[in-house]
Amino acid sequence: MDKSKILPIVIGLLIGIAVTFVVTSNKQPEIVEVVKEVEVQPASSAAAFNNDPASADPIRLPVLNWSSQIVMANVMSQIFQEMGYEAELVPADSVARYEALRTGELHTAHETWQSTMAKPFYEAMSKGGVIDTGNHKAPTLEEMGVPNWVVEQNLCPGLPNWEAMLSPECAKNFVTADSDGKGRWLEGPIEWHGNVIPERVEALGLSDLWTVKFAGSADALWAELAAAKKEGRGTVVFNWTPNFTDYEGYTFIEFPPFFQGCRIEDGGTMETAGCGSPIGWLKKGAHYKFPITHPQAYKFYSHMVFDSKQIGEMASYVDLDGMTHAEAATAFIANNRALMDEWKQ
Ligand code: TMO
Repeated sequence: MDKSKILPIVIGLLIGIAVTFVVTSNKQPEIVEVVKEVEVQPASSAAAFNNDPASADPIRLPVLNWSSQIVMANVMSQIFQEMGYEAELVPADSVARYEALRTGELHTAHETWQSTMAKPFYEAMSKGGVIDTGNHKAPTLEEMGVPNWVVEQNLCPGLPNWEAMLSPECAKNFVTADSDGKGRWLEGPIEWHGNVIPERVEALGLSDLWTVKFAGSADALWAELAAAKKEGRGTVVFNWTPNFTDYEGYTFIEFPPFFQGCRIEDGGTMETAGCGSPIGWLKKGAHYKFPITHPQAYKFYSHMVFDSKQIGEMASYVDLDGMTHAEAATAFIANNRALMDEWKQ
């Protein structure tokens, strides 16, 4: 080959190698940077979808003022801790908790009772931020009623039909020291249903014979049931099912049927506000990000469907057996271990 032709080729090759080297060595840091970015990127977006419970925020569970709700919160808290999450029990108000659920201050509303909570639940949902995680397997009723022995002793002939209460002969068996000579209905704490029950008494034309008093706590309702039984006097007390009282049985008064809008708070009038409570659902609500921020916990929560007997069991450990809520939750989990483990899957 002609030398004059070889030289440019050699020079060309050398330049080529040099250029390749410079370009490659220049690119090196670029590649490293890109790799770094790629590493950073999935790490930060994965935080939102992290499957590692330890890196998630504490799960905030509302605590209200009746036993099954509090024990259920403790059951969830203990199970979530078993799964490696942190869980906090947060004192909450029955109605206001749905706004807290919407904004993410709370992650669950695990006992949402149709009769008293459907309204704030759906209002919060319509603003955005609340999701429906399904129903427990438990029909519910929240209603005024009497212990079975009041019926057995015929203290108000005609019960459970509410019209029995139009009789002064009935009302006089339910007079107490604080009731101005009228029969007394002991309603739950006013924060549960506001004025629904006093409005009902008015709407049904019962207010000349009956008066409504609000209890300060659920415990005050159970204390009244025990005291009335001991004294052998009539008593009308707000109660609900599922509850620990399901074991003995309880007689709920039958009022004119509920329909959507019958209550004053739902746009009803004194013509309609005599309606009773619905036989309703028991629902689980969640903050909309809960499935994303705590996927394993949400899986448990979505599988967690209690029946009436289990909800009664949770309440009875506290209200009949005198356990603390945390002890009751531990006992409940032990008694239902296979189910708890199944719901984690
Ligand atoms: C909400 N409650 C079960 C007490 O009626």
